[in-house]
This record gives sequence, structure tokens and C-alpha cells, in this order.
Amino acid sequence: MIKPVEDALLVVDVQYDFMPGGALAVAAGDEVVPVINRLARAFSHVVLTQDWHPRSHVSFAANHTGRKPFEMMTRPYGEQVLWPVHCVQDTPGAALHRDLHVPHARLVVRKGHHEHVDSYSAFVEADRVTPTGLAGYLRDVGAKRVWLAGLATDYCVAWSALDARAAGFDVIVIEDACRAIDLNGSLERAWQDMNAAGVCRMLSEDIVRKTT
Ligand code: VGL
Ligand code: ZN
Repeated sequence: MIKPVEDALLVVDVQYDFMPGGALAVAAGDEVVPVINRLARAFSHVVLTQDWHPRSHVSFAANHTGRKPFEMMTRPYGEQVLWPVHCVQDTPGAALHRDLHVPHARLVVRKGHHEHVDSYSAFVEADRVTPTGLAGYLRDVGAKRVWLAGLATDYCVAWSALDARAAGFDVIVIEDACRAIDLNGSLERAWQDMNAAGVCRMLSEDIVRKTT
């Protein structure tokens, strides 16, 4: 058997709807692209994620009469932020940024595909029990450490980082390879939760040298 690689880079939701001008724009979201391209060359094992919702998705404010984006709504699985319509399956907004160059990425995990449940995490859906299969995949291929980059720090990156810890991986969030939505203090809370869970924080320059 080929020796397994213990480090996997998880690149979260680098999709047009999260870019400036997109449906759920993350400020300076496009700035992560060159950083991730540089990082990815240092990893032989890269997994990408895509937020991938049906048009009828529970997380869209437009699917709830009288509700507006960024309001909260109680669902059977917990509190749900109502978002603008974003990352609808197979639309241009759901596509990965064309400048993301990770030709050796092995797996693309699409999440949030169940109509009635959201999934910020690439590991477990928002009902907190339905697995995506990613933990099993990473374990199966011998990964021990999960390094995270992408969008958004305080939602899909943070939830994925916490679930990766819960699944028993060492977890490092590469801070400058992420950008946040920061809704009502969500970024501060996300870092508190990640620190408490033992998620490490690093800068890309400590992993890869910046070359011109
Ligand atoms: C995300 C909100 C809704 C994310 C996805 O990628 O962080 N945030 N869907
Ligand atoms: Zn989403």
C-alpha cells in the first residue's frame, strides 16, 4: 500500500456567491484565492467543499413568507439564520472561483443539499447527527490533521473545524486564508468556540513562503 498522507487541506466554499458582488458576499472573500493556491501546492491531499442548496432550501429567507435575510428562525434542529438565496445547485453562483487552482484536489464535498436541513459543516449537517461521510473518508485515507481555509471563517470554516475536532482530527485554521461574514458577533464567538475545542490557528506565511 502507498504510504498514507497525514495532512489534508480542506478548502471551504470558494464559490462566486460568497465573493464581492455575490448573493451572500463575504467582504474581501476573493483575497483568499491566491493564498489558497499557494497553500495547496504544499499539500498532496486537498479536499474542496461546495455549498450546494436546492432552490427550495430552508435557509433561504425567500422561502419563508414575510421573512428577510439575516433574521433568525427556529427550526426543529435549532436556530437557523435566514440567508439570501445563494449557492443554488448548478447555478453560476455555486461554481468554484475560476482562479482557484487546485488541480490535484481529490474530492469535492457538496453540502446543504437536504431541503429541510442546512449544513455549514462539511462533516455533520445542522441537525448535528446526519454525517456527510467526510470524517469516514479522511480516516479511511489515513488523515490525522485537517488544515482549513476558505469561506466563511465564522460559519462553514468554524463549524467544519469544530466537527473535525469532534471526529478526532488535529485541526488548524489558516487565518489569513479565510474571511468572515461577522453577523452579530459571530466571528468572535466562532474563535472562542474553536479555541475552547483546541483548534489551532496559523498564518499561511508560517506554512508556505510567499513567492512572487
Ligand atoms: C455559508 C452561510 C450560509 C458559508 C454557507 O459558507 O460559510 N454561510 N451558507
Ligand atoms: Zn448556505
